[in-house]
Amino acid sequence: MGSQLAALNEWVTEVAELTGPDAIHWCDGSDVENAALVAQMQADGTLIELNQQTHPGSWLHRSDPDDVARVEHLTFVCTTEQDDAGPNNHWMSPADGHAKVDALFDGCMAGRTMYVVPYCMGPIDSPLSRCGVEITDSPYVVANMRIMTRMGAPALARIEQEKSFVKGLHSVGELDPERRFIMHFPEELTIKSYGSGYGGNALLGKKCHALRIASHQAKSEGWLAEHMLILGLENPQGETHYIAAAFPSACGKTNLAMLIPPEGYRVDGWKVWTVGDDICWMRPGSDGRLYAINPEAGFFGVAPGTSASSNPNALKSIQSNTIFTNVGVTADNQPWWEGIDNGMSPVTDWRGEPYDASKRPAAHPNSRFTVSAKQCPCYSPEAENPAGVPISAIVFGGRRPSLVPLVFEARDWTHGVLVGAAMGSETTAAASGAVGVMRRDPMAMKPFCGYNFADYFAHWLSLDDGRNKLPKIFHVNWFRKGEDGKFLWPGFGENLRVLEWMIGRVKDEAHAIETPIGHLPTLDDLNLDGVSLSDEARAKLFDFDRPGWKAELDSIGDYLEGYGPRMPQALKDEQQRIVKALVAIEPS
Ligand code: OXD
Ligand code: MN
Repeated sequence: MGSQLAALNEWVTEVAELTGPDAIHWCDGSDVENAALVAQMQADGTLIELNQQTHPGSWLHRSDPDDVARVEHLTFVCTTEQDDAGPNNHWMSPADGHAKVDALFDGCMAGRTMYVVPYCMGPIDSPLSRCGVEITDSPYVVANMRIMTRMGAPALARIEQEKSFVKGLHSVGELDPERRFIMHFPEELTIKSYGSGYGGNALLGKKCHALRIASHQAKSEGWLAEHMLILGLENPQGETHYIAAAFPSACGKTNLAMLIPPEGYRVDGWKVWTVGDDICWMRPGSDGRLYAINPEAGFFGVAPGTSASSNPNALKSIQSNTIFTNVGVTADNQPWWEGIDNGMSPVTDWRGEPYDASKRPAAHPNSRFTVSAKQCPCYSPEAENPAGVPISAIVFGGRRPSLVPLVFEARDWTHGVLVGAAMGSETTAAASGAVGVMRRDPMAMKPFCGYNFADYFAHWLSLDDGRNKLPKIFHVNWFRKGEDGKFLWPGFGENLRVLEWMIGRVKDEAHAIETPIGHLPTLDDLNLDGVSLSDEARAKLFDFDRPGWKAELDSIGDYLEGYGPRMPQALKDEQQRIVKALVAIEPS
């Protein structure tokens, strides 16, 4: 027996002693196992059968109404030194963290089955992939992990060969928000999550492992674990460039990753291939370029707003073999959500009550679909390549109703890291709490970085070692609003125009105007043929508002200072360089 199997068996025994389950089931990931779990969940009401003619193999899960999103205020990073977790994380000492949560786990699986779920994040045969084991008492979690990760026997076989694996312990507990914690122990490669069945809190391979624990591991091993989609942009010459893009939760990563080019572009032969829609692990290859894999095997996407016009590829992907969570249903039992725009209407809302628009939306704003990436019509064949895909451009973006133009390019890597560090966005329904509040969300990692942001930015800067051939960095803002409060940019497929300009820049073919905030596209080089834009849109999407940016840079300076002496001087110098450039062009 390999040493990791011995360690795994020992841990399973320990957990069983603590939690006291009635039975232990080791998951092999097979169809037979899944069918039995689904039948059991159908019998006890955890899963509700949807219309099997229109949506074969698809199910609805209604969660506890108090358990519908990530809970950032209950999410902790437990490092020996508080400063290692940083001001960006809630912190507890490892001893306190274990004690707090172990008290909850004590005896919590009595009367339940404990599932042992071995999984691999990334293609089974990729050196970039990493394994973990989630122990859970939720069959719904098992069914979702089977879609979202490479789960079961092949992962167990890989764990046998590995030096380490991430240990994740999960129980839905009583689903009591007062008895809920999502604890991370990066130094021990351990996660303990209690009291929630919601994806981001309970599918431990996703945010807990692939971002919080992996970001910590990545720092010590010289790679990056990021909250980014990965797409391949194929031009009419058949050349594909890969782009990784970080946007906060529920800001359109899935839509961009599955983009359908506008008509004219399609006719010319442009295509977008999806490698991933949420998480990207990348590492410098022997040629110095960054190579990326999507550690996930499925999509846990936001349902509302997904339609045949906004994201036809997602809609096709979820026509079968999909678990829907917290959506509404139609009279003939089809899943329904706000913005599906399919001519149908809901009769039952996400809480299982008769739909009443004055009471609540049919689908929860953070309702989700879980589906295998293999069902996506534009899933990239390269997504399974163990070597990963070479990244040509990194994109940062958030919801910025004012100030921030449609797109700009960072002048170099250090500037790009500052642009990522300064990212701001309005909050969304993906996390509990107020929606639409502006906050800094560096690199879309605010809820997910498993260590001090100051050290994280230093790690990003360290990749620029003079040998690596790093991607260009851009910032986009699809969410700029006009005086009437409406979006100025049409978004969705039209975003391809911006991606085309970026690749033009990468290939040194497209032009830009240098400004203190970065390089803005020349309107000759960004193809706007066929897009109707108001004069206000043309002015604001490509503008550079000097006083507004001076205030923004001052606020960025204050933000960096908030991290104290650990903040890399190079980033503070970069902020100062831009402030000086802004002041230099101040009209006297
Ligand atoms: C997600 C999130 O579920 O970011 O991807 O919340
Ligand atoms: Mn996400």
